[in-house]
Amino acid sequence: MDVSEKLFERACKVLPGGVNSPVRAFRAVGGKPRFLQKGLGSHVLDADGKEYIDFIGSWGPMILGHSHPDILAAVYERMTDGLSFGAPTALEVEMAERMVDMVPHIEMVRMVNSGTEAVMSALRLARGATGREKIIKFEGCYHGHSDAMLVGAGSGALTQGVPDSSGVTSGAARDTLIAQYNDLHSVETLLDANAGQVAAIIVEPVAANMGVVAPQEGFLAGLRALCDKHGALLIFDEVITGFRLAKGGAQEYFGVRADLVTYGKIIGGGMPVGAYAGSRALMEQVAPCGPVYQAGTLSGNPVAMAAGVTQLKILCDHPECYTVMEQSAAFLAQHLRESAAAHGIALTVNQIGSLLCPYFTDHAVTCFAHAKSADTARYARYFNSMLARGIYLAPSQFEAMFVSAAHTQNDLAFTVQAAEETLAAMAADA
Ligand code: HOZ
Repeated sequence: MDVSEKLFERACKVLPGGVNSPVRAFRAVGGKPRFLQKGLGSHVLDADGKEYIDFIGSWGPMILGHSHPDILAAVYERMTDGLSFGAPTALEVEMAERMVDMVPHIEMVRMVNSGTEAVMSALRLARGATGREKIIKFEGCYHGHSDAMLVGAGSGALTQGVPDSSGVTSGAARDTLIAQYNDLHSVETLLDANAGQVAAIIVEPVAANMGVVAPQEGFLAGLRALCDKHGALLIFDEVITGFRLAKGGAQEYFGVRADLVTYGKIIGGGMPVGAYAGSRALMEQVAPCGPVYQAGTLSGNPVAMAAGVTQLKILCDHPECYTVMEQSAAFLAQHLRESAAAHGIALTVNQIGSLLCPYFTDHAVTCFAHAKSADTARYARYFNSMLARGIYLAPSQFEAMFVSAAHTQNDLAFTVQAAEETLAAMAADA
């Protein structure tokens, strides 16, 4: 038994499934999870000293790679002055100013501690501001684990086969209406059937918790128009796309305005942070300015803010990294397609910006039904072979592959070679 296996055995006695977040348990791909010890740039080292090229990047936030020296220095410097006060500090002002500066259409920000919390709070704000109760979300989109969002959920919930979680009351689920991603007609039908009752439509601008599915031309703009027509708010869940697709996130990338935007881990540079943001008029409805209550002792935590501000500053100072990441992801996608074709393997690779996802299927993947119909057993085979070759991918078909600014040409070449060997082996199996 290696160290990871021993740790997992111990973990299973004291943590449900041996993990603190389901997808990490590797149940969808088989085998035992690797326990990670260290990260540097694009690489991680497990507890047995085996090195991997990391394409999870803590599910997005390590966009500059692990252990970025400037981020570590900012954290060390800040932590020696105290870890938490539950009182305002200068860094949270700097953080909000920077976010407002980088992202179009947002004027005010409220910091929270996770994407789940950000979404839960933004939905409350949308309901408070509109005086309406219903929310439209999309099947297969994931917005964290608050009760109202664990209906038709993607990500780990989909991976574990519980998109409608047990423990959610019918009351909490009743006001969540489910539409189909990339299908405006399904949204319009719900809005018409619930006229005057829908507070908000919440969407991942790029659906990145059913693998990676980009919005089709006109989809996001269509949602904007439907919201305007029906008096509902449009919420972009940018936990994954924020500061990743572009400095101004999906609003900048697609040129579509959202009323509220939610953020998660990426704005903490690896520390536990989330936020929601919008216009002054909307955000001033949040306590203490307005009647929508939301609070938190660790919100705006100075150490987390130090990491986040530094990461955002680097992204701002180096806008060229967005082009580089996009080129790296496109390079990987193209080589995967070519290798698969050469070996007669049906593979569709979706890629947008620095996000990508291989689906073992012969059809295009533009919606949840397509994503769900991909061959997950083949993905598991692919995952394990890549892992054995030193490539650390998402242990689920329904998560994204994250390219960072730290991935080098050597990393990409090594990954392409591992994929070529893997696909050749899979072809030989068949
Ligand atoms: N389902 C999460 C990403 N979409 C993974 C969370 C984690 O295991 O850290």
